[in-house]
Amino acid sequence: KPIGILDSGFGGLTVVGEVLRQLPQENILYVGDKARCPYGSRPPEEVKKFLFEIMDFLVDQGVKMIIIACNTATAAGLEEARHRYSVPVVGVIVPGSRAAISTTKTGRIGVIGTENTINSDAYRRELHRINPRLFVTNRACKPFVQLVESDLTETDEAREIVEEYLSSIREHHIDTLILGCTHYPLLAPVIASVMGEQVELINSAEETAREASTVLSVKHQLNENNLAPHHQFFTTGDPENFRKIGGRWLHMDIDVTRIELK
Ligand code: DGN
Repeated sequence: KPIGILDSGFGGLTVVGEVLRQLPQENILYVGDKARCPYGSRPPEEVKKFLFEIMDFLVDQGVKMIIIACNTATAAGLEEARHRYSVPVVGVIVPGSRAAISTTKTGRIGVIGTENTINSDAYRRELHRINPRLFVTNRACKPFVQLVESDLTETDEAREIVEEYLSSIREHHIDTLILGCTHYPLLAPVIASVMGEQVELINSAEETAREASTVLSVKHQLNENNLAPHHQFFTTGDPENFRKIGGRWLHMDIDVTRIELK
């Protein structure tokens, strides 16, 4: 059975990349809801509705686990999703927080994400649940997702926007910055150069894939057959565009099918 992974667009491919690396035997079904991307400023109830539509689709396809590879959707609906579906559901916020805590030396952490993720305060709550003494500063970086979706990550415009949005974070002398949106690792070279080398960037993908692996091994559901794995990608947007840009981010050829959701 495959693992289902979802996002509003290309962002969740950063998690797919880590799952491919850590769990190379697993089959993946990915949904990128490009027709309704971005999710970041929509009412959380609406994001939750989209999330459940995608999860219903994945469950109908027979997945054994779902990774919500989108911070905005994790913040909006992870808890409810766990009650609603019988397959295990993994989000990205707890793994990202854990990775940041194991990285920081000064206890000063920054979080960037979409408006919804930052407004939900989910990262700060999780970080403070683990260690109430941490200093946490955050900032919503609304235009970043669009830079990725429009394939503008290597432009001067991207650099200017990233500089503008990170300037307030830089004043706080953090040593760790959580990329609290799965699209942001695709902007990591620009973000790293703006933040400087004393700041470690945390990409929750690695820790999320590790959590997925732990859950599957506890449930004795790791794929142990030796057939070559098969991955399928679905999008509500233009499949050709997804195949081209998504395949480039994953460094592989991908099959993409268009789906309608509601
Ligand atoms: N990639 C998603 C996230 O991690 O929050 C959100 C992108 C979006 O749709 N705004």
